[in-house]
Amino acid sequence: MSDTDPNCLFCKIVAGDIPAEIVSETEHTVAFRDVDPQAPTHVLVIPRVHQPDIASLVDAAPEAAVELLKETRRVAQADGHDSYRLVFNTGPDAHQTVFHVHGHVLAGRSLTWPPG
Ligand code: DGP
Repeated sequence: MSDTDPNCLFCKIVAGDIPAEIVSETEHTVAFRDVDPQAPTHVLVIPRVHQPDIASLVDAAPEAAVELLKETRRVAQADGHDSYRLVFNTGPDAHQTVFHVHGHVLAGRSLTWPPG
């Protein structure tokens, strides 16, 4: 698989071709605010490399997967939150709509369980 997909929305955000409110960037990751926030803090942390889901990222680029996980806590704490939820919707039945792996970091309100 190529490192980028010209048809992928999140690859275009990584490339700067589509604007986003970016909150952090590292060698392997970009984090930006979700366009449709479900909590006061709702940040998506993605790898620069194009992989459809977290399992394929772990196989293809484990260093990017580790950095992505580290970034999730950093972006939550940067918004003042030690409590947060990290969600990887994986597959259409789990409500994945963008097939470039992304961790949702949700914080800033009381979150219920189980999720819908
Ligand atoms: P998921 O359903 O897990 O695949 O989440 C995809 C998320 O991506 C969803 O919460 C909305 C967000 N999203 C979709 N398009 C854009 C966009 O163009 N910009 C930003 N910032 N977020 C987007």
